[in-house]
Amino acid sequence: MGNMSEIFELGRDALQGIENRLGMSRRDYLQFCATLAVTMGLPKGADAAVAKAIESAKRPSVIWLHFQECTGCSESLLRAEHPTLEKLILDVISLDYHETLMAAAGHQAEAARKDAMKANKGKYVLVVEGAIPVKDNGIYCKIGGTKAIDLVKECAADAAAVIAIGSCASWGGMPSSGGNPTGASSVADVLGKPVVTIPGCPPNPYNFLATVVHFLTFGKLPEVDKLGRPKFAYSRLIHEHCERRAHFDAGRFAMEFGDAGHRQGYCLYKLGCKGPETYANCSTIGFGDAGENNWPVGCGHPCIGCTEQGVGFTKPIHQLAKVINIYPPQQYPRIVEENGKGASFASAAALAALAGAAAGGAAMLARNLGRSHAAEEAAQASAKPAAVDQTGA
Ligand code: FSX
Ligand code: SF4
Ligand code: F3S
Repeated sequence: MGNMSEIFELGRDALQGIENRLGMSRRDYLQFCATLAVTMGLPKGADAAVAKAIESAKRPSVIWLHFQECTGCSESLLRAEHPTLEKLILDVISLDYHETLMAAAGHQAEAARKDAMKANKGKYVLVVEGAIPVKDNGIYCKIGGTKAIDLVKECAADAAAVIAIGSCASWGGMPSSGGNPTGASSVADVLGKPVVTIPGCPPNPYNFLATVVHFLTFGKLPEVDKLGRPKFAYSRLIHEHCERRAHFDAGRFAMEFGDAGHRQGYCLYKLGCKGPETYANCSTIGFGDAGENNWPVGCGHPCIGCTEQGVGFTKPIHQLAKVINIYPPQQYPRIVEENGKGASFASAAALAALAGAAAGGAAMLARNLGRSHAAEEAAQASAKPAAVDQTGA
């Protein structure tokens, strides 16, 4: 943890207040603030600022719209089996309108949205989940009799910030695949201006929470890339932080689901893993607080590139990924790590982040890959999994 003395400037009363308010121990609270600060890539000591902001800031009013989507974004955020995060989110923000969570319905719900927008004019945060259909004058999605395309514009007009959560709202996502029959479009395209995007299907809840807490702590949204994605979460390829990366570099691949390589946790590149062309932090922060390895590749499934426009829901699932950066890292995360023990994903990723490009590394890697593929394929052909080349030589 960064700066304990600053955090304890919060005082015992404030910490006691937090304990009562959030129903979590002060130790868990401070740990949570440190996690958020690390997720945001903030410098040492920033956890103190985060802790103070959450403790003292007025919860920002959030209007949350749903359009073409599956509600997986909300579901991943609330994770009903982990009430702590749910409680935290609902305590950090004032969720004044959310169609699937609010008790109100029909005219009452509409009135709640309008009241919140009026009372917090220019100050509320608009979160949009789902794509917006624009084909045929936007007729394919209506809420309370209003077309999605009109509702999003109405709600964005007086918002202090607009956040597109999930790939659907960020770039069209799944509804825009397969010929895009409804003209499913992103929030930015419909509003005609950039917005913060948190892509992923679903996105990682910590990336959303960290974005909101950044807004609370510093009064502004975090730095974003040209696609509106917070840099703290989307500036690295999944492949750069993957715990199977050492296998990739050594040329050890699962060739089919359930084979010897797959069972030994080899790289999933040959099964179509899109980690080499997908920007996200799934491999470093995991999902669901259910322990380490809890992300698609960690569970044995290739990344489908769900955050990435042009990859997720677009490229065939077993098509080989374009390897954007093939330089091998100088240091590797451990290959085999029992759950809950040893280095965390985050620390392994921090090591991987130190990686630089070794001169000639790409050529050596290509050479090794070619060699090991040949050996591996020969082993597969003779149906002797034990003969798979594990040396990469
Ligand atoms: Fe679903 Fe959200 Fe995917 Fe889309 O997530 S998990 S279809 S990104 O808008 O609800
Ligand atoms: Fe990990 Fe996929 Fe890269 Fe292999 S190809 S190292 S499984 S991200
Ligand atoms: Fe999506 Fe790939 Fe992460 S499928 S959740 S971007 S590992």
